[in-house]
Amino acid sequence: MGILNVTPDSFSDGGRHIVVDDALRHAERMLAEGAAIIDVGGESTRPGSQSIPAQQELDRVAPVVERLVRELDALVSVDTSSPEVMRETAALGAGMFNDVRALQCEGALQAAARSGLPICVMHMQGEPSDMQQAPHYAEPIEEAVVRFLAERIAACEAAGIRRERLILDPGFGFGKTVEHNLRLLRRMQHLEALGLPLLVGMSRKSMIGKVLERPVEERLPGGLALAALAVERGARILRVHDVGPSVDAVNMTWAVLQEGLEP
Ligand code: 9MG
Repeated sequence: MGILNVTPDSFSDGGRHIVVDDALRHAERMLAEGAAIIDVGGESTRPGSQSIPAQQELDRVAPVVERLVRELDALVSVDTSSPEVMRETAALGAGMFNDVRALQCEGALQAAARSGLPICVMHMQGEPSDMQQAPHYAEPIEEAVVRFLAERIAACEAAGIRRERLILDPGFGFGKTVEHNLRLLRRMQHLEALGLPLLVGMSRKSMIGKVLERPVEERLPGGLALAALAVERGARILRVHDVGPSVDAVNMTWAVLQEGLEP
């Protein structure tokens, strides 16, 4: 899954106008490098960021989603928590939703249910604006994540979303210290008990920066190591910035894992 952030700090003309052509070229490159899904997001969920009105988010993502579907025939995931954005982008041909708030916003469960699309539900403690202010858990992190995701699966099923439409994400970096993130990755097999595909996003995240003391533009080697470990521990979709190197890392890891299954 290639990341396509359409926020003013990514593809803008220097003002507040998103340059759709630039975003499309970037998506095209990620597809050529082997991405199967393009994840389009119009609201930053970085630590400390504030949420934005649904209309502003829609103004950013809708033109990009529409052209990705029409011109590149891409499988487009929309990174959103907003029911309005879900409804509108589903009508434009989006193929799945990626909700870091796990369909907890008012109306999101119903909008997702009505769309009939697959949905990634992620664990997050708190909100992006405050989630990294001294994160703390009363139980081991992997147990907290499994319990939360099991509750969200039940809420989805109660709203008419069949289990088979769900993808789960432990939410690395979302209300977690570096120690929580490392422990969660090491013990990610615990999530396999939920019996659904796992998606993970660790690309360029601060856990790499903190362990290796690298700025964001020097985190690729650390990210590839994490990608390989995640695949080995059951991840089936990786949300990444650097698609080409990640595809190689995944294919290499997979070749070793498959060899291990041969008689
Ligand atoms: C939007 N976004 C940023 N980081 C993410 C992650 O780790 N997982 C998912 N599903 N979405 C993310």
